Amino acid sequence: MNSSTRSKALEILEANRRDGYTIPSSTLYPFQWNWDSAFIAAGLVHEDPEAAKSEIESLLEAQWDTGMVPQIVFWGESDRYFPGPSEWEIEVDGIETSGITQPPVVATAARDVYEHTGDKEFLERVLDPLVKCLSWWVRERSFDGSTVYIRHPWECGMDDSPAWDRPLEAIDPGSPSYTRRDLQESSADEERPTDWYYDRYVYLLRQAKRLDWNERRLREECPFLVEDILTNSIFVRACDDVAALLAAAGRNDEANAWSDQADESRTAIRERLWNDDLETFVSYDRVREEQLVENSVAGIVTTFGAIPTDRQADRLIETFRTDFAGYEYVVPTYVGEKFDPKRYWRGPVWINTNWLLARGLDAYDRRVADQIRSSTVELIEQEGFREYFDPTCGEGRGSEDFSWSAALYLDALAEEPLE
Ligand code: 9WN
Repeated sequence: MNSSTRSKALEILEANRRDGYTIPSSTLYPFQWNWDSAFIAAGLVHEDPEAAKSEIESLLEAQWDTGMVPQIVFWGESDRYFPGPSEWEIEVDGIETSGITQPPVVATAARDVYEHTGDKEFLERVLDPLVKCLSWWVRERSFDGSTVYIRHPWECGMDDSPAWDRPLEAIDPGSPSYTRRDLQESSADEERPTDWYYDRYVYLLRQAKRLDWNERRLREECPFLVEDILTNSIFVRACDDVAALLAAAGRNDEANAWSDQADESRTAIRERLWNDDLETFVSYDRVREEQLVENSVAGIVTTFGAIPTDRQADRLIETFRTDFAGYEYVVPTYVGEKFDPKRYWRGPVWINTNWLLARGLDAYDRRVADQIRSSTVELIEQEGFREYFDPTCGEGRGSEDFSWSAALYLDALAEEPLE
């Protein structure tokens, strides 16, 4: 471990901290983001458990009455981000938010924080909002109560993954008018999602706004309804983690019900989202009723939800070794024909997907999990706390001083590798 890199991680988290929450980056993302706060809490808990608690609680404070936890909470003011609050036009109890969500990593982070601190009062404060969040996913975002779907690429967090190209090609967005704020850096053109993507992001946002964020109507009219394999894996893990928290609070019947939900979802995912040719899990397009056959790291993150059966796990780990592990720097987020080592979620290594993978693989192949953690540490010590990294040469890209890279570096240091 390099002690100056550790101090730098703490400095970044301190500098990006606002009133009770942490912004992902002072240059690109000046508000609170949903799954960012969860990753940040999972790392912060080792250094500053009180800050980790408030990261989670500030996010849950912005929960909608329906139970949805929004993707962005617009605490504070900034005109540095598009789409900001004036595009979304949403205010709930005086809090401005976006109108979509992100994967519920917050449940896993809350369990980490509780297990680390044993703080029963924290548990009491977060438990009902977490249950309400997962109930929302089952009620509003599932066709049959087993798998869950997203209705905007921003909801999965892997925004321009090649897996979304096919469903997005079917959308004619016209020529929406908007001004991007994310292209200030000279390298942004080759790194950020293209305008082709942004036109469709904006189209989907404005359609949902027109339909008053009504999930029932959107289920009928939205052209992008995808059972994203990443969101499903995180959702299943969240059900197990909330079950564990309910059990810790003595609410055993509810705990059993959420364990059953996790099992039911796992069974459906194993059946519907496994792809025999690629030997991995893939996402499923509910509009065209077809699998989205792309080799994304999200397929292997199913280990995070304990989804693969033993037989599937053997094949999945083989896919990992053959297709992903051979890169100079691991783990690329995508390895198919559309691989682009520089562009966002179309190839680069991201520290949060490495974290999800290592956590998942702990239960299947501890040595591989340890290798991923140690290459995360090496990459950061070599390149700094960048947003993402080129897997062919390690070069850091995107934002500098990125919060979850700092937080998850601290978490990787805290894990003792197997000897
Ligand atoms: C849209 C904040 C977020 C992450 C996402 C990442 C990026 C936003 C954007 O930044 O997305 O949510 O404007 O590009 O893709 O995973 O949560 O760090």
